[in-house]
Amino acid sequence: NLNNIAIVFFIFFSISITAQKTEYANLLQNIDARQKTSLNGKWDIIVDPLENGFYNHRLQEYDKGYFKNAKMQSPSDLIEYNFDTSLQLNVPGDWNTQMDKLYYYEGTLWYKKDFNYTPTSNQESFLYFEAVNYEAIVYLNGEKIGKHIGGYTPFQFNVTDKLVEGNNFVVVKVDNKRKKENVPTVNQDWWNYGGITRSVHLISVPKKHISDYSIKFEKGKYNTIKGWVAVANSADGETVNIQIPELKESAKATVTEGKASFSIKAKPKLWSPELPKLYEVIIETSTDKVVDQIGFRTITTDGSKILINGEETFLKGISIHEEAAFKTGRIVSAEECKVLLNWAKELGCNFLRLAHYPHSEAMVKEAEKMGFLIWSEIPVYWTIQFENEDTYANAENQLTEMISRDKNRASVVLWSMANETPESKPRLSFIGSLAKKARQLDDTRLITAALDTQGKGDDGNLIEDPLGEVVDVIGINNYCGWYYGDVNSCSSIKWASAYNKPMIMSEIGGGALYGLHGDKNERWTEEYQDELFKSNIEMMKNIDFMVGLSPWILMDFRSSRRPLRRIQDDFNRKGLISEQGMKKKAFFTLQEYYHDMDEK
Ligand code: GCB
Repeated sequence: NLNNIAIVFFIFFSISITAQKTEYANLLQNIDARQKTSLNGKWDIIVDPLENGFYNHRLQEYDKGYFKNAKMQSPSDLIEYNFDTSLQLNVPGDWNTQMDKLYYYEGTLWYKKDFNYTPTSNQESFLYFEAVNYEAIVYLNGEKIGKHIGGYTPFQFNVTDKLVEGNNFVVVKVDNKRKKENVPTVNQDWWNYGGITRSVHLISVPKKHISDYSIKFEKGKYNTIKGWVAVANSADGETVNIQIPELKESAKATVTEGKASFSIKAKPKLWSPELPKLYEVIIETSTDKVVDQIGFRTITTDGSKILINGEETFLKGISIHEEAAFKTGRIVSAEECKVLLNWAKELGCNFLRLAHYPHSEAMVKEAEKMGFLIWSEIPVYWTIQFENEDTYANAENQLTEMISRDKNRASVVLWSMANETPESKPRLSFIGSLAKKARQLDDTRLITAALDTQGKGDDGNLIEDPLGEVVDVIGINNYCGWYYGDVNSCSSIKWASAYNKPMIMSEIGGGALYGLHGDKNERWTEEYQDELFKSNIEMMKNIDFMVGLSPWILMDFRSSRRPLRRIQDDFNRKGLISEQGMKKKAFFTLQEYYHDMDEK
């Protein structure tokens, strides 16, 4: 019937129209350069497994929740919670490693913080959370201001009209219950650290402010820097100045509909792993100024090669989780990032796979200064609900926030859509749509995904996953000697690919307990892990379309899938370094492999 056809057409067109828009997440770019008040430090907390502070006894959301931060007014009052006398936790930080009884906790926990505010005229204020795992409902002075889903990306709320002079309080309901429809889903091989895991800021900007910008080489060019600056609350005609003092270059651009586009003829020194050159870039309007450090480089492919600045480059990498050395738990400072990054340098790496979720902005910026190329990933991990529209919207939102935050980082070269997802049509269209979205937001970086290839092919491992069609670079996770195959036999495995595209061996590896020694056929010994690396390295030397690798993994990390007592004790032991910073034998084997490559 014609009506139905018309409706179908209408739906189809509205979907394709919305899909055309290039919309970044609503995030202030480069918060390091803004005037801000830190809300880090001790926060009062209430552990609330039954969500008693959110629902009444009929399980209806109610208005007398803990977010009211109510106080007794008279001795006869009944209020069954009190933030002022409650326990406290550090922000940033996961709750699991701060309090013994929260080690396995997954559920709701309330955080409260008091802070002072002095209004200034013509200013706007934003509450900015660098990350909260997993769901955050935020209240200011007893009123709900918004909700965010996804544990590893930043979000902000404009609170200009909600702040009062003097004392204010912010309450956050944080819930890290795992759910099938979530991204990641219920099953993950890393610890589900809950809490306000990254920093919180109150950021003040002029009412008319630079909200966002993108500055990079025009695609395919080394002599043109192209970009745009978004100016909030600005009328058309406002001028934006962009300066790169060291290059003695600048441009003026004019705002129309909130955005000013510009292009600068310039030949900057290129950012590369050998010389991670960053230029100071100053962006200025009549009311606002933001300074950033930006590097310029290109990343392209040519058949099965990866080219950085036009030069064929092998990505000598390592995978890392964002977990702190020595103390374990989530990383909370740039210093803790640097511990891992220095180890990666020592290993001889020029490449990092930041698994399996966007790491902190500090990690990306520190890595950029040290010259690491970065693979950045969203937690579309294993068997998420590929047919669920809400799950898709959630994944796309996390992708958008990741790209929005890091689009000016020269270090980031690969956006990864997924890790080890099972082949199916819905999965192909889900990840295909994510890739399309990523390319709309950023057409200058490469798209990848880590594929699960276990035991494919008879006399070799054939890469023919249909997702190979979607990505620019194929990631392969392969555990010869650990999940399949004999540890000594990996060297003879032959690989083939149905795609003429670069391949990165995004994971290989096996577990070893630091200090446990024995025969090379004895699992969990350093010798076994070392043999596995040697045998896999021989295998990889024969793959001519392999252009990089990021073995699993730099350091042992916590995972609730790893209970084996006296060996794992809740740690995935595939690290080349123990969580206490001790290097295992395989560290030196990989180091030698990377070193030998440099010699050639
Ligand atoms: C994988 C996953 C990674 C796991 C690893 C393992 O393939 O991508 O998240 O931690 O294997 O140790 O099993």
